[in-house]
Order: sequence, then structure tokens, then C-alpha cells
Amino acid sequence: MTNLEKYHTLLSPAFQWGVSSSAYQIEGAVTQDGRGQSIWDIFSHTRGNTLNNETGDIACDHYYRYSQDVNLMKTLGVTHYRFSVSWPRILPQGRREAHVKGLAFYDRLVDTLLENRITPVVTLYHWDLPWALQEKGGWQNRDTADAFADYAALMVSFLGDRVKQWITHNEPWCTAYLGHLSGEHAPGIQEAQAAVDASHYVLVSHALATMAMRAMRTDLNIGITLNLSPVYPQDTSQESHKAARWQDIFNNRWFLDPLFIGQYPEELSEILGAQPPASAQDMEIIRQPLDFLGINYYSAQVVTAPSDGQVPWPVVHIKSTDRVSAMGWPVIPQGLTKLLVDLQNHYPNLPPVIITENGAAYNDIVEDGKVHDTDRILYLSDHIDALANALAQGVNVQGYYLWSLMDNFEWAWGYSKRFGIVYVDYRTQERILKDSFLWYRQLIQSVLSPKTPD
Ligand code: IFM
Repeated sequence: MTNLEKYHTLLSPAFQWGVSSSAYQIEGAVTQDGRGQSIWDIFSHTRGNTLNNETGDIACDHYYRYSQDVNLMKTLGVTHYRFSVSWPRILPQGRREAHVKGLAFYDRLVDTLLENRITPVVTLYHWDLPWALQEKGGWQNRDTADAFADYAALMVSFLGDRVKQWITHNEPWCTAYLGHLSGEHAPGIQEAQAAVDASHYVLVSHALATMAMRAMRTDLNIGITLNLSPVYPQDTSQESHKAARWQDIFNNRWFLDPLFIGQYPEELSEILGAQPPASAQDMEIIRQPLDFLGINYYSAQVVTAPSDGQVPWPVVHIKSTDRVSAMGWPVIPQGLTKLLVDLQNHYPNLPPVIITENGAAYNDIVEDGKVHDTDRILYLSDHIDALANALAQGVNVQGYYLWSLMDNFEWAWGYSKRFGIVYVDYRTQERILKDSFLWYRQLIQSVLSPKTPD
């Protein structure tokens, strides 16, 4: 018996079983119907930024195949679908004139989902900032936060009658760190001050957008999605404990503390080498109550102190015995339970939690038209068990969304990493159901209509 079966009664009847995706990773059609360019168009078309210089130009061609893809979700039996809106498809210049054809695409998608009894959940920002705004400083410019609030209000005016669950940002840590410090993601900047400025204005934009959306309608559930990764010290030494605290601030508290305590962690500036441009007024609005916190969980980290005292960064250890995914991320399902329980203990005002992404890339092989992805099934079932353990410890988890419905453009990794439970043949755009799809379908069915014991 899995833990989910054991704790089945702890699941609310409204528990959301979903799949997640994002616009640039699946839509393609980047020059169609008046779409403007995003920072990812420019970044991926700059040689050397992505594996094999791959781009999202075509991706899964979902812009044209969305109805087939919704059919797949219907077959899967999910109750919810989380997708993101491409900001430059709606506002090619980032602000002002909305583009009717861009809006019409999401209109069709939402209606098709509802016709199939699948609840749409919209993420407003999953990393594809309009290039026109980047040219004016992007997330390093506070004006971008105002533009984001206007865009959020526009989307609510358009879809708010049918879409009730909204996520402002997906993984602001990636926007800030990968986009502005390591430079692995668009816009490819490598500067500590740029990263903390971007993190702050992203949080301000989240707050302004939340207020603007709430001013328009009172029937919306609004949250933000953070990618969180719990940290374990490798041993009991003081140094390892300090390393774990620093890594926890870097991975998690950089965003959690401003959102739920109203201040940045004290050591953040020391860790990152730059100070966020925060005012008391900003911190006050960033802390406003949310309807839910979205969490993307993939892995955890075990750390020790840096070997060279000069460099502040803790050292992340991966044991040779660890299971690892094709991303090289260790598989640590119990980290999800720890994360959820620790969050609940640490932040008394934590809203209900939704796991908005969880999943794994593996090197899938098609054999006789089938993909036997047993590693992925094990990963998923272990993590759903870990979620059930957190429920059993009283954490209010209201949903689980698997990343991802289908293989897609994995950012700097191009198409080399497959996270889908549907295999995509990128030459033909054929979709092949992996064994994990059938497994997830069965799980959802058994939870939604459990057999009564004889
Ligand atoms: O593909 C990404 C997604 O865009 C954001 N969360 C993590 C996924 C896997 O890396």
C-alpha cells in the first residue's frame, strides 16, 4: 500500500491533480499573429547560449496543436492544467496596445479546457519578458513592475470570468539568479547587483499585480510559485551548519522571508555581495496575504563549508550512491516532506500550499512505439508518498501538478532533457504516451473514485 492510499482520507475532495507547462517551452509560433519578441527569443538565438543552439521557435507546436494536447489531458484525467501566458503575445511592446490575436489563442485554450472539464490555472510570468521592456532595463528597472501590474489586470479583464486561479511569477529565483547572476538564462547578465535588483522588482511586481487583480475581481485565488530546495548539513560540525544556513537563505529564504515576514534575511547581502533596493513601503506591500503558495520541488541539497575560506559558497555534495535524474539532480523524495513541514513550522502565516511542479528528466527511449520510463514512475510515486507524509503531519497541501505533460524546450538544455509523461518526436510532432502517463492516469482515477472495501 502506498502512503497516498494510507492517507487518502486526508486529501480534500477539491484536491487538484494537474499537469504544468509554460508558453515558451511548448507553444512555438514565435513570429505568428503579431507576437513580439521575448528575452528568450533573443537569448536562444545568440550562439552558444543553449545546447546545440536550440530555440523555442517550434517547440511542441502547441499553438496549433493545443486542442490535441487538451485531449491528451482529458485522457489523462487531470482536474487542472497550469499553463503560462506569453506576455509578448499579448503586448508585443510589453505595454499599451493588446494584441487581439494573441488574446484569442488563450481564449480558445481556456474554453477548450472548460469544455473538457479541466480547470485552467494561469501563470502570468514564466520567464519570457517582452524584449522591448528588456531594452529599457528589464527587471532591473522598477517601471517593469508597473508594466507587469497593467498586464496582469488586462489578463484578468479578459479571462477573469473563466479563470479563477492565478500565479503571478514562476520561480523568481531563476529570473534573478540564473538570469542576472550566473547568466545561464535570459537575459544572460552576470552581476550580483543586477540579480538582487531584479529579485526585488520581481517581488514588487508580484505585489502590484496582486493588488491590481484583486481590485478588479474579488473571486480570484492568487499566489506565487517558488522553486524551493531544502538543505541538509553534511555533518554535525558548526561549519556545515553555517553552510546549510547560508544555502537555505540562498535557495529559499531570499524569497520566502520578504513574502511572509516582510524583510530580506540579514545575511543575504553578505552571501550575494549586493543589497536589494528595498524601501519600508515596498516591504509592506510584498508581504500581503496570498491565497496559496505554489512550490516547485525537484531535489534537495547536502552541503558542507567551503574548502577555501575565501569563497563564501557552501559545497554541495552528491553521494555516488544517490539516485540522480538526467539533470544530475539527486532524487531525495523525503526532502519534500521536510520542506513542507519546515515551512509550516517556520512561517505561521503560510497560506495553503500547492505543489505546482514536480517531475524528472530521464533519457527516454522509444521501443516499439512505447516508452518504459520506470525511473520516472518511481520518482513520481516516491514524491507523491512524500507529499502524503506531509499531509499526515498536518500540512495543508491542496494540489499536485506534474511537470510536465509533454517533453519540451528545457531552456539552456534545449531539447536534450525530457521531463514529459508524453514523449514528443520533434521531427514529426507525434505524441507518444509514456508508461508514466498511464501510471499517473491510474493514480488519479483510483484517488478520485476509490474502491470501497468489501
Ligand atoms: O522546465 C523547468 C520549468 O520551466 C521551471 N521549473 C523547472 C523545470 C525543469 O527544469
